Amino acid sequence: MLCAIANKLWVAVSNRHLFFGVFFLCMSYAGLIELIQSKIGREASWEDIYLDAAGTSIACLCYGAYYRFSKQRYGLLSLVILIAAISFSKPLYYGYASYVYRQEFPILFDGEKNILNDFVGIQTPASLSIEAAPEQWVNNRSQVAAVTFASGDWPAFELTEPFSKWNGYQYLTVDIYNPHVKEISLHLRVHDKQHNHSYNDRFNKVYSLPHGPSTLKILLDYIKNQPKTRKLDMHNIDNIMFFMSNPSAEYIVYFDNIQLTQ
Ligand SMILES: [Ca+2]
Repeated sequence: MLCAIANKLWVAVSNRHLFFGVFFLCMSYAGLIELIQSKIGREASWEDIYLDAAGTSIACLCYGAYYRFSKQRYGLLSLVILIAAISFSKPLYYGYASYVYRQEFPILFDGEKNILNDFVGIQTPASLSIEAAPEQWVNNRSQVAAVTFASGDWPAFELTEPFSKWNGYQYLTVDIYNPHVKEISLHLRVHDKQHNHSYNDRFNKVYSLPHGPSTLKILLDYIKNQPKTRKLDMHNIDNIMFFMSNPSAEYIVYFDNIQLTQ
């Protein structure tokens, strides 16, 4: 009996060393991959490091639980369940948000459902707030995107993961409200998933927006035919971006009802 307990303790201590050894080795490998990614044009991500740590911990804890006494085993397995639940909560949330987003299509943004507002974002030096339309926008009493384009190189408002299959529609329409007395110039760019990041490989257009409300109604065929050497793949649209080119002052612009129409 005593021999059996001593043997289990020895295994437990040995496995603790093994646990930390394997964890250290896996995390060194994960860190190295992130470091290499940051040098070859991809972005290093703390979230990837966290997920690597969570996966490694789950594997090691499951292995450790196999060698523990029953009470310790339940503790380790509880820890496994907790780490897995935390790790999967975000992907599950975004999976559900993507499902809701698909149901809303051909609306790409209207500000009305909080779960869908993660599909819009900014590039600094812009800032974004989802809020009630301003009083002056008399025909709009709904939620809109209030985007502040601060002075700087390319402040932008973007739809980072729009529903990609645009076939079967004729127009991209966008409601915009310019509260400033002066006309503003707003750039729009649209690219697909095979975009090579060059200017001539995407849709680019500058729109002059007078004070008050405007609706952009852009023929999708016009967007499709804009790249110089090919046609945009309308089954695989990847990004829609509104931006200002080096604004000298700060401008707030309101966006709503970004959608495809017939
Ligand atoms: Ca709205």
